[in-house]
Amino acid sequence: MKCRTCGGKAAVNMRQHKLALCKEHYLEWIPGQVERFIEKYAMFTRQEKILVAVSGGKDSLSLWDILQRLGYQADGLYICLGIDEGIHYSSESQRLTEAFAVANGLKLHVVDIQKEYGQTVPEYAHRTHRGQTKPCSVCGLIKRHEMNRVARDLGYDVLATGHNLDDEAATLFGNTLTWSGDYLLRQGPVLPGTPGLARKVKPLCRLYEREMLAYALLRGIDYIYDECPFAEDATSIYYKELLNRLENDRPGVKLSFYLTFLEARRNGLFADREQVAAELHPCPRCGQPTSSDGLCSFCKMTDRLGAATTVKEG
Ligand code: Q46
Ligand code: ZN
Ligand code: ZN
Repeated sequence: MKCRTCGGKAAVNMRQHKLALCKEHYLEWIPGQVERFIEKYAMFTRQEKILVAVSGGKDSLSLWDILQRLGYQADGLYICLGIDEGIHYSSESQRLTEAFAVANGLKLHVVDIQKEYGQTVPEYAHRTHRGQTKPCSVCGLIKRHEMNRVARDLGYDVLATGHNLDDEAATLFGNTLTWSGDYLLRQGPVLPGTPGLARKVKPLCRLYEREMLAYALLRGIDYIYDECPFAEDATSIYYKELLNRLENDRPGVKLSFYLTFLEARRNGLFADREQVAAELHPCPRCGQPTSSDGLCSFCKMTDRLGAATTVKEG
């Protein structure tokens, strides 16, 4: 297989795009694609301050790498969840993230959940009903809250995450199976900001997981190979496998599933729900927008835990 650009030996063959490229041209092609998506979806400009949520994994570190190569003002945010599970997952991913920041001269903010709130994410999960089986729902809630908080407190315009096409297609598949209108309405490359809440963007949302893997490997990015130990049997992994089987038979189907959804929404598929989504108000305690009456879910959770502590200690 030959590189379409120079005719040299191809390093990556993308059946879904009928395109093969050598290492050098692949490492140019990916940032070029990302730049195209940033502009197409009006994600951000070079004048805006971007906060990249980095986990130490291949996608978020590659995103950070690409944004700095493209000349955007992108700082990193690492949230230490306190997940160990015998593989030192959090400490190892933090080490790799910090090493990447130092090697590239980038600014990294670190939030340690245990230091900030007195307990790790698994401990939080253990003490709430949400975490009876797995800590993921508690973890997601805490991560979202902390990303929003840091972006707001430090004056970032945009919060960028490393979700790739496989992540987005799996989420879309799950939300479609249950026709979760509110989630479908909010899924997309850009979630506009509201007062006190930074815009959220996913610059890698049209790039396949294996394209990002190839980028990280060819670029020589040192990322954490292990998945979070709690991710192993997640439903989303099952959906990803199903979608990969489809993709294997029909290259490009994953991308078209996602893109036709975006197009349908642009054409008004969820138009009558836009009003519902607009009805958010600031949480009286932390100020982040919420659709629930009174406190947001994060503050409700910390309240419940506070009450549980008092009962236990009393
Ligand atoms: S980090 Fe947290 Fe994920 Fe681990 S505990 Fe679940 S949600 S799987 S992206
Ligand atoms: Zn080439
Ligand atoms: Zn709140």
